[in-house]
Order: sequence, then C-alpha cells, then structure tokens
Amino acid sequence: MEQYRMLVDGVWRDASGKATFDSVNPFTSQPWARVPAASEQDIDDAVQAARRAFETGPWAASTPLQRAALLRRLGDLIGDNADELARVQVLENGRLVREVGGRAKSLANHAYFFAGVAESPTGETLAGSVPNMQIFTVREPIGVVAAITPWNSPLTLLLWKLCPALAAGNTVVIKPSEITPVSTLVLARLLCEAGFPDGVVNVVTGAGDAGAALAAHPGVDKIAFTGSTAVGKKIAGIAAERLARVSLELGGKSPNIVFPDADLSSAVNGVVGGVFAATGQLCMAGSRVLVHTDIYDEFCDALVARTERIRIGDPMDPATEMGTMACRAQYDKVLHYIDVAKQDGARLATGGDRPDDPALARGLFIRPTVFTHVDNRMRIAREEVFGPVAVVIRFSDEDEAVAIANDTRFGLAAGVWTKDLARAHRMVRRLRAGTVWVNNYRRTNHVAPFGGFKESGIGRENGFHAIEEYTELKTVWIDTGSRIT
Ligand code: TXE
Repeated sequence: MEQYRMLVDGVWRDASGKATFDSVNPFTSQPWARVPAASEQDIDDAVQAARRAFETGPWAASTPLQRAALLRRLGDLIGDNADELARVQVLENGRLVREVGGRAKSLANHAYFFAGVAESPTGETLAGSVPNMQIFTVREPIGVVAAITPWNSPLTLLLWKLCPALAAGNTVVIKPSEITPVSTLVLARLLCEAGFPDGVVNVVTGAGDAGAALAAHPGVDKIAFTGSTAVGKKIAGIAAERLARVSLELGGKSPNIVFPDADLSSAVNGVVGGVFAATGQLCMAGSRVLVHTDIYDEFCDALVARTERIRIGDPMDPATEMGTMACRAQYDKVLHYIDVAKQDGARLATGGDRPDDPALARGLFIRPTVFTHVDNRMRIAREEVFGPVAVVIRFSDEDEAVAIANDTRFGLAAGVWTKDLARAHRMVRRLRAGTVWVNNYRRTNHVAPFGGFKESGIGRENGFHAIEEYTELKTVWIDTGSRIT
C-alpha cells in the first residue's frame, strides 16, 4: 500500500483524528493507496491557512509577473512528472494509460496559458462619460476558493479551476473526489516544488461530508465544483445562504446528431469516441445519438460493427482502447440503467453485460453497449448514465432533430455531422448547449470556454472568460475637479 498525506499550510499531515480511507484500483478491485480522511478541524485549518495566505504574506503582495512565473514552473514540472501523474490516475480510476499518458502536455498548457492571462490584467477606462469624473474598472481576486472535484478526469478538471484561480491571485483549498484523491496529492507536491508559498494551495481528502463542510465554511468566498447535478444544486443552495460565488460544471445527456449527408465513417468514429472514451464517464459524452431515418439502419449496423471492435483490457496496456468503470457504485449504476432500458423497450444491439474474458474477471468492466429504437422519453434517454452506453434515436427532419436534441434538462454539449454548411450554422444556433462540435466531438482546449446551459451548470471554464469566474469587478470613480476631455 502506498501512503499519502494531506497538504495544509505547506505541511504534509495526517487527519487530526488519524482516520484514513483507501483508494481502490478498479482493474484489480484491490486497495492500493491509503489517504487521510479529513475532519472538520482539518478543513477549518486549511481554510484558515488559505485566508492568511490571501491576506498577508508573499502571495498577498505577489505581482502578476511572479504568479505567472510560478505557473510556468508548474507547467514544466507537470511535463517532467508526466509518467507518475499518469500512473496514479490509471491506478485510481482505470483511465487508459494511452489517454492520460498523453494528457500531460495539455495539462501543462493550462498552466502556461493562465500564466499569460495573469500577465494581461484588463480593465476599462470609461473616459469622458460623466463630467469631472474619471471612471475605470479593475479585476481583483475573490479570496479563498474551494475546488471540489470529481473522479472521472481528476487532474484536468482540477487544473481548469486551479490555474485561473491562482493566476488571478486567489488562494485555494482542494477537496478531490474520494475515488481519486491520490493524483491531486501528487500534483500538490509539484505545486510545492514550483514554489507556491505555504497556504496558497491546500488539499484536504475525504468523502462528500468533507466537501459539504468545505462548501459551508464561512471562510470560503467561492466554490468551484464539477460533479453530479444533484450535488451541484446542494452546493448552489449552501452558497446562496452567504452569497458565496459559485461555478458549477455538472451532468449532461448530450445529443450527437447525424444527418444523411454526413461522411458516415467519420460520423461513426466520432460517435464511438464521443460516447465510449473514458468508458463513457465524461460529462460531455455524446450519449444520445440522433440519426436521420434515411440512414438509420445503415448507421446502426456500422456503429455496432465498430463498437464490437473496441479492445477492452488492462488500462496500463497501451493497446487497450476501453478500460473499467472507475468504482463499484458507478459500475452498479450503469448495469442498473441497462436493465431499465431493456424494460422500457429499447432494443439491445450489442454489449449490455460484462466481457467473458477470465483475464478481466476482477475488473469493473462493462462491454460497450448500443441501444437502438430508443424513444427520447425513455429514462435511458433522459438521465445521465455516465457509462459506455449509447442510445440511438431516429429523426426525420431538421426541426425534429432540434426538438429532440433540446428536449432535455441538460445543455452541456452537442454534436452535428453534416457536409451542408448552411445546415451546420442553423443547427449550431438552434441547439441549447454550451459547446457545439460540427464534424468532430469531445474536443476541449485551454483557449476554448467550456460549461453548460440549463442544469448542466453555471459559469465557464477555460479561455479568457475563466478569469471572470475568479475575480470581482471593481469600479473606481475619481473626481478630477474639472472636466478632462
Ligand atoms: O458525484 P458527486 P459522484 C455524475 C455522474 C455520476 C454521478 C455520481 O452521473 O454517475 O455524478 O458521481 C463531492 N457537498 N458525475 O457520486 O457526488 C464528492 O466527494 C459537497 C458527473 O462521484 O457529485 C466529489 O469530490 N461536495 C461529473 C464531488 O463532490 C460533495 C463528474 C463529486 O461527487 C457532496 C462526476 C456534498 N453534499 C460525476 N457530496 C461531471 N460533470 O463530469 C459529494 N461531494
């Protein structure tokens, strides 16, 4: 068993009550690492440390240039430690080494990008609008940020929060998911090595109760959360009581829409990657596949054939194309939804159960699953499954495609496959989703804002807009005594 400690005020420590919990490898179903279970005292200590670091000490006096230099050093260290960051992510959540191994560069790019943003503070001068007044705006850090993160992409989704928060001059207390605490603790080592002052970034490990205690702490000024819509709503409620700032990136049931004029083989590949990458455990998974009636049968046949070629196996093997579910609860949830879909009359075209391979017997595997002849009113088309389950729904024209696509409480993302440029533009504007991909799916980048409409969340991560989520806007009026023109 590997042993890890939490980071509070620059000190690595056990939980005050010495409680611990284990991270379980979903490929072997064996525990592999032990981490502290933070008490309310530990959480209070971490928030107090973040508050002190925000108000006094070297961070409070830091310049954008200094913060940018630290972020660049962090980016370099992420690159240097890519193998270790990949190893722990594979062990804790079964993500493929070929996926997370290649991610270090994009993780580092977040640090580099927000270093540049730190160096480019912006404000407006409202020159001459009001007589005898010089009015301008500045952006200032909000204060102590609580970053509460999920297990599916633990480091990516953390860096989406951490980099803009630090660039703007906030301090941070991170509560990673109890399923994947270790990768965040390894990243915290790199933050220390980069030279961020004590208390600027703290990590407390624990389950949902620790997240709830952190969100409710009066010393927290802003909560940045990625996770389920149910918990996101609870956090929004807690935040509302003291009007803490909040950004939420929540669930989805994203439509991936295929028109008859699409390049069918690209569309099939895009649909497969869109719903089976990360074993379907992606907020933006294109889990509702909408296919035009003229190509419905042909498309379903091609989708099933391509799905059956996906290589399932050991996530550490670079040849593996799909790994395990991240945890037992998620595995059970997905199997439950497969039953619900069958009961509701969806037609199981492939998958729907565990693979037979005895070499995979101990892992939390579910074969990639396709349901056809699905009606958008079925539960399998309405609720987030967060697993390798695609449902294929038929439509007959553009209006119907839009109506079905938007008939959901979510609005995170959507995909459109067509060669008709005018149709692509029409669809982009009619779909109620925070991101629309045309003839591609699932792309994200540090420059591109990401977030949801409707119950998929509040706020945007990535891109220049992200800095707005971590700053307050201050307006300054200076009486100049006489007119300045
Ligand atoms: O999420 P939770 P879970 C969806 C997906 C999945 C479902 C459940 O459908 O099946 O959520 O996953 C912390 N106050 N997504 O149970 O509970 C928790 O400890 C404060 C979508 O893992 O939302 C963890 O750190 N915090 C998704 C974080 O919240 C609380 C990613 C997320 O856990 C808390 C993951 C509380 N009351 C799951 N309860 C996405 N949008 O990408 C729990 N937490």
